[in-house]
Amino acid sequence: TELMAYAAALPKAELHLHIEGSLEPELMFKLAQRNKIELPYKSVEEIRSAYQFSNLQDFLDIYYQGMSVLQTEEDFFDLTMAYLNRVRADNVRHVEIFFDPQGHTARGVPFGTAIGGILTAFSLAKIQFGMTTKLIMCFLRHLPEEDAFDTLKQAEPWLDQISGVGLDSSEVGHPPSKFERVFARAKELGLKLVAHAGEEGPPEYVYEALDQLTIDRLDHGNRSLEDQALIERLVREEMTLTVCPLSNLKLCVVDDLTSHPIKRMLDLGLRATINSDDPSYFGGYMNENFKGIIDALDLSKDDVRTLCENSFRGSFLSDGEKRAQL
Ligand code: ES4
Ligand code: ZN
Repeated sequence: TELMAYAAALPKAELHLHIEGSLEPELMFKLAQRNKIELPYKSVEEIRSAYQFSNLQDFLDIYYQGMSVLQTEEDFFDLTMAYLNRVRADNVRHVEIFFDPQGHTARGVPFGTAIGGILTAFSLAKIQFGMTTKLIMCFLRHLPEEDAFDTLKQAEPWLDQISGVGLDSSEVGHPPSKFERVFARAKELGLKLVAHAGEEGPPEYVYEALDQLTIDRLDHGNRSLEDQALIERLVREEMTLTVCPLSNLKLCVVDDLTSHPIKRMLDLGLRATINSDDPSYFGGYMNENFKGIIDALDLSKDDVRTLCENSFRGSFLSDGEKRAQL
């Protein structure tokens, strides 16, 4: 459609992307062979057909198993380059990438191996594609806060190359309040703060992320719509929400894309953005997420432009860098 062509061509920033969730079955298979790692799959097709889940936990089990092929700095470099090269075609000009250091250090892969490969890819993408990048280190919320403190300690040599910390993994039963102290420490260190909240968890978790973690940006936030006072607060505070339509569909946060709340969010005045979350697992990168909502919802040209503008507005670029993109 004409609207989709318009969306595809607009410059965008991606603000919610787990780099480990961009691992395509082809690369997973290649890295398993390169590193002599046994996968429970005999072919690329078998990997793809194993991607069946209907909630966050079932997905996470497959996601953590998939990342076991990532062993060397070169693996993390190849993974990151493949993602950046892919979204260049979607006119993504700036990315703020999440990584899960504990998903690697728990397997004996050093923190420096993971971050080293990612940062080398960032440097090359700046030179080759003119893309700007930022890195956000996520704490796994199903693990104790003490483990998050350990991870923050391991990050110390790289703090000048880490823009912020986030909170991901199994939401229900692991409220933001569990990480209040480690987020306060990250804030003291000058890091930006984001957290997944209100994906499967209740509006109360969004309040905790705002009040106890003092987040700068809200990842997902879908269930905020259940609470009118919370909606009004998010609008008033100009909070950016990083919404992930195809992820919401695959994890059954929505029944189908025609009932996706992104249009309602925009009409309410919420600063929503479009993101791919784990594109290899959820069936599409940035522009495929736009295609999904454009085909399903009655979005206007203004809506599409607002979504793209919100992505730069809500980014951690400086005001000058934002102005250059908007
Ligand atoms: C995630 Cl969709 C989602 N939610 C929570 N944690 C995650 N880690 C990777 N993808
Ligand atoms: Zn996510």
